[in-house]
Formats: sequence, structure tokens, C-alpha cells
Amino acid sequence: MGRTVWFPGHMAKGKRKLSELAGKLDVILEVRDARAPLLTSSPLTEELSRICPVAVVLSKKDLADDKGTARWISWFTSAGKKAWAINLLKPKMEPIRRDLLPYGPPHREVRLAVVGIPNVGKSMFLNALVGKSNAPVGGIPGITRGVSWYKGKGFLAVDTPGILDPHAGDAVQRRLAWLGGSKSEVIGGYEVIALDLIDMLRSRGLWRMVEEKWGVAVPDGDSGEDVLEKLGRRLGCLVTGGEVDLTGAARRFVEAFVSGRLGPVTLELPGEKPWI
Ligand SMILES: Nc1nc2c(ncn2[C@@H]2O[C@H](COP(=O)(O)OP(=O)(O)OP(=O)(O)O)[C@@H](O)[C@H]2O)c(=O)[nH]1
Ligand SMILES: [Mg+2]
Repeated sequence: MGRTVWFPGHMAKGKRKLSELAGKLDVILEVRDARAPLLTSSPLTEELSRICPVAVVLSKKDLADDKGTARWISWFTSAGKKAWAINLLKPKMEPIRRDLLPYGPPHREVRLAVVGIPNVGKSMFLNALVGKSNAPVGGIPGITRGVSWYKGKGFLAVDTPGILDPHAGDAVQRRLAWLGGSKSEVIGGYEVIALDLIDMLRSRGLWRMVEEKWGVAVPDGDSGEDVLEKLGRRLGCLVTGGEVDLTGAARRFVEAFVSGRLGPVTLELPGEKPWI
């Protein structure tokens, strides 16, 4: 599998433009997914933070566990970083706008860029901030292709394409697929992603969210494939002859997890040993 899958041309171009832009900005807002703020950190911000202050927006607050999110906000704050958590489906922007205004000089609007890995909600955040719905938004990674400016509510804000670490390994990519940050189809397919997800939920004691939703219990002796088969039967993913359509089951399961239909969950907590 070529690296280009993870670092297509628009991402490389975006990175170049952003480095040029950073010197003209008052602040950079790095959007991360509240469910996994380390996994979804941007590979650019360390470099950019040498040029301009970087603050953190934890998006998809509605999909994360509230206690976990509160711990992350304290963690960022104690590391000296400004951080907010937000549900961009019902955004409350006033407190964030108020906190951002002092970053700019009094005589003009605050100039900022919204950066982050693919599909974390950068364009949605930007639209909410400037009070318009101009920047294109979408459920699959790679929606924003170029660097574009938007103006409103005292901000001049640039939307940027999602940029992933070109050296991120397959394990990272598979975990990002659980959050919608990578496309399952291109990293081994839904079955691989689902088996990995089953393994993670079981080993971290999180399977109960699936059991509560769909009533599928998993004894310790069950293999990942056994579990996927049980899920397929429960969800009615069958082919002629009554066999389970494992790919269909995997897809339903992964999509339910990604969209939060299995309930809110935080996958990483501050101070925990990293997964990868
Ligand atoms: N539930 C929930 N979904 C969100 C939230 N923020 C963004 N999304 C969803 O995430 C998806 C991606 O949003 P975008 O704003 O297009 O993400 P992006 O980071 O600009 O993506 P790229 O431009 O592809 O890198 C959309 O389908 C949104 O509906 C949130 O706070 N809660
Ligand atoms: Mg976008």
C-alpha cells in the first residue's frame, strides 16, 4: 500500500501553504476528536506552534464521555494550552469567540487558521465561528481540498485540508477509521477494521456498550470472528442459505460505532499508556 493514500497531493500543498501563512496569523486552532485527542492530534502543530500560538478545539463532544472530556480540558489547560470542547451539531460559539478576540489587535479582525487531521470537524467549526455555512462539510475524510479564507463575526479564518502524518503506520490508520478519520475501504476493508475494534472494545472493558445496544454478549473464549458472526446474525446481515455476510456485518458495526449510535465513548484518557 503506497504512502500516497495517506498524504495525497492536496494535503502536501495545504501543508506548504499553511507554513507560509502561519506568520500572518494571530492564532491557530487545532481541531481534535474529543474521543481520542492524542490519536487525532495534527502532525503540523508542533512546527506551527513555533511561529504562532496554537489552541485546541475538542470536537464531537456529543460522541465522547463527558467525564473523559473534562479530564482532557484540564490536561490541556495544565499544559498551558487553551482548549474548548464542543458539539458542532449544536454549537455554542459565544464563549469561544470571546476567548479568541484577545489574540488579535484591537484595530482589526482576528486572523486564524483551523487545522487538523481529516474529518475532525474543521470546516464545521469554521462555519460556526464565522456564522456562515460557506466551507464545504462532509462525512468522509478529504472534503476540504484547498486553503480558503472566510470572514465573519470579527474573524478572518482560513479552512485547511485535513493533514495526516505521512509516516503514520497501518495501526494508526485503522484506529482513525473507528473515528471516521480514515476510509475503512482503503485500509484493509471493513472486516479488518471491525475485528480490531472488537478486540479493542473487549480488552478495554467497553464491550458493554454493544451488549446494551444489541444484546450481544461475548464469552472470553469467543474469537473476534465468532463475535462478528454473532453480530451479523443479530443485525440480520445474512446471505442466501442463512450464512452471515461478514463484510456487511462489519460495515454495520463500524458505521454504528463511528456515528456514535452505540453511545458516547472516550478511547484515550490523559496519563494512560498510549495504544500505539
Ligand atoms: N456528532 C458530531 N459530528 C460532527 C461534529 N463535528 C463534525 N461532525 C461530523 O464530522 C464530519 C466531518 O465534518 P467536516 O467539518 O467536514 O470535517 P473536516 O475536518 O473539515 O474534514 P476534511 O475537510 O475532510 O478534512 C461531518 O459529517 C460532521 O457532521 C460534532 O461535534 N459532533
Ligand atoms: Mg473540511
